[in-house]
Amino acid sequence: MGEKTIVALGTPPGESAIALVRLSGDEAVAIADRMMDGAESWESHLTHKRIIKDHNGEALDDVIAVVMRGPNSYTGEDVVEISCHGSMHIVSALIEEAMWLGAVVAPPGEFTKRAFLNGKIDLAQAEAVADLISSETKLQRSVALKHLRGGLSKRVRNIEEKLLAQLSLVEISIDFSTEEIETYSNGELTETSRTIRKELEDLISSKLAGRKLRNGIKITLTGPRNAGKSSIYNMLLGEERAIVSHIPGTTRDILRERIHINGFTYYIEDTAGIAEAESEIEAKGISVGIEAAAAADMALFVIDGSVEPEESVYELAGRLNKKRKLIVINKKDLGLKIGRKEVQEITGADSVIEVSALTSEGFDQLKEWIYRNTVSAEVGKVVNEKIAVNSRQAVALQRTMEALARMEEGVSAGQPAEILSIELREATAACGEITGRSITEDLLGNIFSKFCVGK
Ligand SMILES: Nc1nc2c(ncn2[C@@H]2O[C@H](COP(=O)(O)OP(=O)(O)O)[C@@H](O)[C@H]2O)c(=O)[nH]1
Ligand SMILES: [Mg+2]
Repeated sequence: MGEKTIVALGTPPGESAIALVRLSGDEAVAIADRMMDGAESWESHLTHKRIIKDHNGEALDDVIAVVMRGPNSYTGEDVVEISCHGSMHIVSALIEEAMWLGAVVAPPGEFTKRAFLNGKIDLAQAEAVADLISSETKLQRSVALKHLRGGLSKRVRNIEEKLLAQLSLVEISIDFSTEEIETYSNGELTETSRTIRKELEDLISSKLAGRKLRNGIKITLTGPRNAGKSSIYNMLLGEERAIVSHIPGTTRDILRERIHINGFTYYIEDTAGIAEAESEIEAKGISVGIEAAAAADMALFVIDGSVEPEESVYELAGRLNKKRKLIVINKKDLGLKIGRKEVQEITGADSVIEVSALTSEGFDQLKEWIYRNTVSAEVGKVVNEKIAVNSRQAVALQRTMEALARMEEGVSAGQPAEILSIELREATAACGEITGRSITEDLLGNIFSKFCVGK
C-alpha cells in the first residue's frame, strides 16, 4: 500500500436523494475522524449517523457513514463511505474538506485498480465491473456478473495452470539435459498443446458476440424519400421521435436512438431519403445519410411497396447495402404492388421483409429479422454460457494460441527444450495478461483510464 488516500463521488453528479462520497487509503479513517468525531473508534462495517463539520467547525451535512477496514473492503484498503444529501454543493464541500485533510481526488477507475493491485479481484473481473456499470439489458448484466464472479477467470486460470505445468516439465529437462532424464515426451507435449488450443479457440469464438454485446450494433435506415423510413424508425422506438410527413425531404439530420432486441443494444439511425436534392440543406442531409449507411453495421433499405418502384430504386438498393443486402418493403396496409420474392429476384438481396409502419404489421418479425441478420449466428456461447471475451482478452488468447502453434512446429522439427520453452513462456505470459498475473504498467493504465471517476 502506501498509496495516497483517494476521495471521489461514487454516484452520478446532479441532484439526487442521496449521494455517496467514498474515501480509500491508509489515511481514510483518520480523515473521516476529523470530519466526524470518533470515526477512528467505529466498528468496521457498521453505519453511523453523524453531522459532518468542516475544519472551521461549520456543519456541512447530516450523513450516514460507514468505515470498512482493509482488507475487508472493495479496494482492500481502509474505506469510508459517506452517504450525504444529494446536492452537488454538499458533495463538493465534503470532497474539498477531505482534500484539505490530505486526500487527493481519485483518477478514473482508481478504486477498482487498487482492488486489483491488492488482489481483491483479477483483471478480467475488474473489466467486468465496468461492463456491469454500463449494462442496459438482462443479457449484458448476466454476462458481466458471471465474469465478475470469476466465470471467465476460472477458465483462463485452468488453461494457465496447464501451460505452467508443461513449462516446468520442459524447463526441468533443460536443467537435466546432460543426464539424459526425460521429463516430457514430444507426443504428450503436442497433445496437451492441441487440447489447450481448442479451449482457447472456444473462448475466442465469443469475441464477436462480446463486442456486439458491449458496443451495440448500428443500424441505418436508408432508401428513397417517402418510403416510410421515419415511420419505421418511430415504430421501432415506440415513440414519435422523427417527423413523419408526406412532404418529401422532411428528414435532414441523422437521428439516432437506441433500442434493445434480445438483450443486445441497437443504435437505430434515421437518415434523409436518397434522391435528387431540392435544396442545399437536403443535399447535405443526403450525403451524410449515405456516409452513415456505409459506416453502420447494417443498412436497411426501405422501399414503398404500394407503388411500382422505379428502376433507380433497385439500383440504389444494390449500391447502398454493401455488407448484407437487406430490404424492407413498407406500406403493406395499402396493398403491395411488389412482393418479397420479386424484390429478392430483381435485387439479389440476402433477405427481404414486408411491414406496415402505419398498422405495425410485421414489426415483431422485423425485430427478430434484424437480430437474426446481425448477431444470432454467433451468440450461442454468450446466451448459453454467459461468457463473452472482450477484444483485449481475445488478443491475449490469440497470442497464446500462436505461441503454442509455434511450439508444436518446433516439436515436429525436433527443436530442443531450450527453444520450446521460449514459446511456452510466451504462451504463458500472454495468457496471464487476461487475469493480470503478467501485465505491464502501461496496459493497466490503459484499462483503468476507461473507467468512470469514482469507480
Ligand atoms: N399507408 C401507409 N403510409 C405510410 C406508411 N409508412 C409511412 N407512411 C406515410 O408515408 C409518408 C412518408 O413517411 P416518412 O416516414 O416521412 O417517410 P421517409 O421520407 O422515408 O422518412 C407519410 O405520409 C407517412 O404517413 C405505411 O406503412 N402505410
Ligand atoms: Mg424521413
